[in-house]
Amino acid sequence: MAQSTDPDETPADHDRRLLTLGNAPPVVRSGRDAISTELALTLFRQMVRTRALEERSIKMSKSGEAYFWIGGPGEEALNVCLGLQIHRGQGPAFDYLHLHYRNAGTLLSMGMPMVDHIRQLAMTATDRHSLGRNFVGHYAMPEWNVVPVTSVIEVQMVMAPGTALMQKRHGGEGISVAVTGDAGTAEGDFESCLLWSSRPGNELPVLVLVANNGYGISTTHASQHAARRIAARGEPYGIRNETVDGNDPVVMWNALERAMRYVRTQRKPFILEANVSRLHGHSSSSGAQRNWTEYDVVAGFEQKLIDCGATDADQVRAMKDEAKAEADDAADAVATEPRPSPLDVYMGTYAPSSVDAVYPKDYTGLPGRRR
Ligand SMILES: Cc1ncc(C[n+]2csc(CCOP(=O)(O)OP(=O)(O)O)c2C)c(N)n1
Repeated sequence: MAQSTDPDETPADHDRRLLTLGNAPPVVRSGRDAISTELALTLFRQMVRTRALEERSIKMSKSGEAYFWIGGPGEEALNVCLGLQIHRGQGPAFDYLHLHYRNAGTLLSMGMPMVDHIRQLAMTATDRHSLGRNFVGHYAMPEWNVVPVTSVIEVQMVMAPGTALMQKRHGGEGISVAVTGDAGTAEGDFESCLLWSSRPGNELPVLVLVANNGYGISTTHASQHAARRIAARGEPYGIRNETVDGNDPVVMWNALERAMRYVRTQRKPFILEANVSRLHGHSSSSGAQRNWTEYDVVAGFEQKLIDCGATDADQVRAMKDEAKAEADDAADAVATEPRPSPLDVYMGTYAPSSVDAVYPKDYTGLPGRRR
């Protein structure tokens, strides 16, 4: 294997470099798509870590260590392929992430430690995203351009054109990624995103990523949407689009790479719709029981990698044990951490602002509030 001396080299850069050297790496294929075996194993490891974190999270919600669970078992390929292709950093030169609430795998594969997810789930005062005051998966990370996730679905879709407009003016290859479920696309905010991203002569670098798991809580997709493909709703706006099998990591990786390259270089929007599974229902509110009738992307990829000789059962077992231990350690670590105080309830309501004459520091600067 040709080792890189560049610490910032992504798995995709690595593959491209090998190909440029005329040193084609062994590949894992799916139809017309392929990725190197090395990349396939990286994806699989991150998918296994994500699944372990989600399973530990569900367990916490059932045992009373947490109050509510929502997350992405079944969407691991989409999340990991996205996270590993994000240009991570702060400011307009880097990608902006406008996520919804099933994207743990995206941030894990970008390098977020599991404990940062668990703290929000357990609602500890140490939670870096919301100080223990928001639902799990509602991340906020200014240093990686992760715009705060809200429970009000689809508002992320109207924020994405805003960051993309700023990125287009700034120049460079930064893009704004807006992730939504299928039911959310029934909201007007989805259409507003398409309209603002595609104004003639003012197109914006927005990647709309639709995770179509076939349900909006208990409403089936088929009973609500006459359009055969959600992504095709970009066509009247002239927005390029593709619908892919999000349960196939090889396909998902390549589809995202194509879509991201287009948005980065053309500075125009793209809609990528990925059909995925929902393996534990909507959330803990509906019991979060495992649905064994839907395809399991982690188990399926495991079998594919074993069948093609990329790995074996012992290696897979070791990977799973390691991921489970990582999730267990994160859960243990937060067990004794402090909970938020009622006095902190207004903390961080407003960002400090030098132009705010009344509360220049923070709303919590009000008399009687603890900072
Ligand atoms: C504006 C708004 N309307 C309704 C809800 C209630 N709600 C929460 S999740 C959800 C379903 C969303 O389904 P989808 O967009 O397909 O995403 P999924 O949960 O399937 O990933 C709904 C209707 C909400 N949070 N916000």
